[in-house]
Amino acid sequence: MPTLRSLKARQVLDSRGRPTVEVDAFASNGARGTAIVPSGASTGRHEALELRDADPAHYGGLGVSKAVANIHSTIAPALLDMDLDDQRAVDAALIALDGTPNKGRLGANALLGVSLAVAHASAASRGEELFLHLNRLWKARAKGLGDAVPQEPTLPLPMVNMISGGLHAGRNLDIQDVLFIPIGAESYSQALETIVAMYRAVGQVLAKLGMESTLVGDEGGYGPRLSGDEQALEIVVEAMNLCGLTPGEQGAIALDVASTHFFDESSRTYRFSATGSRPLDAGAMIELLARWTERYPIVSIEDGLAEDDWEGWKALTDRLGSKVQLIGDDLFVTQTARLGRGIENGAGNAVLIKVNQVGTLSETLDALETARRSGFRPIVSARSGETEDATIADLAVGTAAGQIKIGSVARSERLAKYNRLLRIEEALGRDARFAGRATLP
Ligand code: 2PG
Ligand code: MG
Repeated sequence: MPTLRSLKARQVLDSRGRPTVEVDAFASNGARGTAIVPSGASTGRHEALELRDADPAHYGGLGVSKAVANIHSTIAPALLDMDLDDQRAVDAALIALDGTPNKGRLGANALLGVSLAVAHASAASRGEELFLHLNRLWKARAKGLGDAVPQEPTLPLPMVNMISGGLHAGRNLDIQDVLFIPIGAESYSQALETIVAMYRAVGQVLAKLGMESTLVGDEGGYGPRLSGDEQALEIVVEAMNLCGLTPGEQGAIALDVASTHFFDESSRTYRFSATGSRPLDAGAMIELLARWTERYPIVSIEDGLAEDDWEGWKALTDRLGSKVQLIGDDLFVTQTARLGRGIENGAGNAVLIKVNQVGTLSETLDALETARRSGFRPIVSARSGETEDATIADLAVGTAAGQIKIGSVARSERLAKYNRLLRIEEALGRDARFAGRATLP
């Protein structure tokens, strides 16, 4: 049984040049596992706390040296000699050491770095691929959930950022992402090739509109300044036609509205400031989204309403939930208590899974299990601040989540995950399962 011999943590930089936590976990048999923690920009209020130094003399206050120090001084001595294969016990120890509901004492970034590094070290100590190790953890949980819940390693269907707005692209648009889903693809590698063709086609459509010098946002999606959010939808449909993809049959659209970030608390209205339209209440927002789903091949909408608008979410789900995937990101923040409330009240029908919103691998698996038990679809997701760490690719495959959201096919922190999925597909060989369009409503 490999045990934990030591932990070594350090501050490294993410894709926005902001400090983040990297952890090496060393096993008693000499194996090593390494993980780097991601970081969001359009974060939800209920996420676990990312501990930053707030020392203006270093990295504008964004340093993570306190989180790193907490790993060396508090976490490492407590976890020493623990069984690396017992992820649940390791994570329970981390949660108990921190002792706060939002992991604010030691930092969710400290906890998550250790939690994921331990999973890597456990797999490495057996010379096993991480996705297979995670699959074993997943099977132990999914076994009681019935045959409808997928258990075998499965390559996810990607939803891919084509046009970026909101906080990821200087608020050029109000909605945060217009994404493409290659619903006609029959394998992951085929899906990826279609995605790249689409990305180029969107670039061509923008060039035709005189926007050839458009820069890309934090996740590699194009960040054009358009006449309104709807123009972004038209551009993606036009790109599908340019690629010879029939909208609705071979290609579909997903939105991350990220509406929490243009919701005005005091008036309880959504303010489309980039495109200057009048403020909308929840009812009018639902009508707008319903109209868009009628006009465009939209199959999935994330954060269509704000993070605490439970009533609005229920109305949205009553209205669109039978045909559209309605994903809670800021709403559920990968936490079973919030997800359970959504399940009970009929708010949403799918959940975004982001490891750093909750702070340990075991709690991430809790959210996946809770979702699957109630027929909510899980979508494993990257953050807008990412690194070369590709753990989420293995997580999506190992838990047969069905869908993944990584960002666009530009910028290496995104491609690290897409490429990892290619390698996993190769490792699985001819029997590689691919979730495909069946994973969508
Ligand atoms: C989101 C994510 C990823 P961020 O809103 O879904 O796109 O963004 O990491 O900034 O929260
Ligand atoms: Mg989101």
